[in-house]
Amino acid sequence: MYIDDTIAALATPLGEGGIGIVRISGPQAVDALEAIFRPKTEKRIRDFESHTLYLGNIISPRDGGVIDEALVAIMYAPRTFTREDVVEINCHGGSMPLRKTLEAVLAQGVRLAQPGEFTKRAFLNGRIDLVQAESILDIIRSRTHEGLRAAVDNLEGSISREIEGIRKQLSNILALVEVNIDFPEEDEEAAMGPGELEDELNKAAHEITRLLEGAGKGKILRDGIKVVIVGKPNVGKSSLLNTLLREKRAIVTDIPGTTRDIIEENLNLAGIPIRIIDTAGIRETGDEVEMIGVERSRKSLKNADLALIIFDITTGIQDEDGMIMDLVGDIPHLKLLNKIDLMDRAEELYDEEFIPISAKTGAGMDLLEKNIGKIIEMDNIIGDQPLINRIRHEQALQRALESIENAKKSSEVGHPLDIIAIDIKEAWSHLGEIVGDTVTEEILDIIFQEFCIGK
Ligand SMILES: Nc1nc2c(ncn2[C@@H]2O[C@H](COP(=O)(O)OP(=O)(O)OP(=O)(O)O)[C@@H](O)[C@H]2O)c(=O)[nH]1
Ligand SMILES: [Mg+2]
Repeated sequence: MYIDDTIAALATPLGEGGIGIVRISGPQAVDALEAIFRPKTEKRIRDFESHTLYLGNIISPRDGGVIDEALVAIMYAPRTFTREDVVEINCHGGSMPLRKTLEAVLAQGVRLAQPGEFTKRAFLNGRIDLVQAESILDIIRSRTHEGLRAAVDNLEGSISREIEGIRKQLSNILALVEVNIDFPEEDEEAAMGPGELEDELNKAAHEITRLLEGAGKGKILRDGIKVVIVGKPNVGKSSLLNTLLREKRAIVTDIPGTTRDIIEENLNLAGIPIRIIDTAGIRETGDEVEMIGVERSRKSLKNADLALIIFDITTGIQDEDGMIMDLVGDIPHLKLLNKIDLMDRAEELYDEEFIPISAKTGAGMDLLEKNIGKIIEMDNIIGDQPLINRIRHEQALQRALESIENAKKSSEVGHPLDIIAIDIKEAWSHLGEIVGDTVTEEILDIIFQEFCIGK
């Protein structure tokens, strides 16, 4: 695909900031700059060193007035993000100078970029593959240290290398199969030994399965999980939320029924991005507002990945607690026994089923964190295996695996080699969808729409 138009967009958010950047990419990028920039040096714009900042004024094409003082850099292709000529204009970070500068650029026959279009060009021009393009989005959106690390690994090509490795394996198998189609029995060297094809296919299938095993973890690192705190009134749900957030987010009182609405916050526990939800204490109540709150608690429990059920050590387990346990049902959960700071020999009062905590003093938070990691099987995310973190990748891997299984079946029942070759080719091209080698324009559009404008 040959791209001949030039695009521009704000590369930084529109709002107040130290600087704001207008980015231009394409064959007319330098022309556009020439039309609107008056450098403060003697040097002509055409003679600017590549990848070097120059100071000057942005001039309004409408009235010749100065829009802003700016630092600009020309980055000549191909050593740029898009592999095209790129111009970056560093304005003062305010919405007026940025808008006006962008307007001035767009008046030069430059088109406003679509979401993700710079990254899309980087992909179309072969600078990055599709997994790397997607990982850029993951880097921008990452919420934990581990999530960022996994995304950076992908940008560096860790998944791409694995995928290309398996594709290489498949094309070797294909070459072997094809030699045998063309010269059956003639060529001693080329002939496959008994079971050799199955062995090779098994190896490829094994690699794919290994990648699929990490998919759950990868998705959790990227998307996080939903954790709901439940319990009867006054057990310390809001106190736990506040302690985990290290701020007084929710109102805490000794009046049962304090929290009426659900409260949602983001937090990072053991490297996992967590959406944590404090709920209204669940009990039978005649109070209309509280009733609605209790209903919301039940609802938010329904799509929770994990429930933290709090019990109060000072009251012991009561009927209401049993009701809440029933509500939680088979949602993965942890039972926390709160307010242990109030009891002298607290440890004698609970068994291993419970995690003893004090939402007030913060006791037991380490243990809680460890157990959360364990229950969602994220306690050993530190591995050198690249983590598949998108459904798109997972589905393509699954389809590739199916095709390999089909090839194996065909081989077992003695189908001709050219039939088997079709399945192997299919597996190869499903893997190609992941890195973007065999991907449709439609899928590309969907992927890049997720990006913001200017990226
Ligand atoms: N000593 C002690 N008091 C606690 C602890 N956790 C909570 N409390 C107290 O228990 C009372 C209720 O705490 P909340 O956090 O409001 O309880 P809740 O479960 O959110 O209550 P509702 O919103 O009414 O359902 C408050 O007075 C808290 O200070 C704890 O670990 N130790
Ligand atoms: Mg509360």
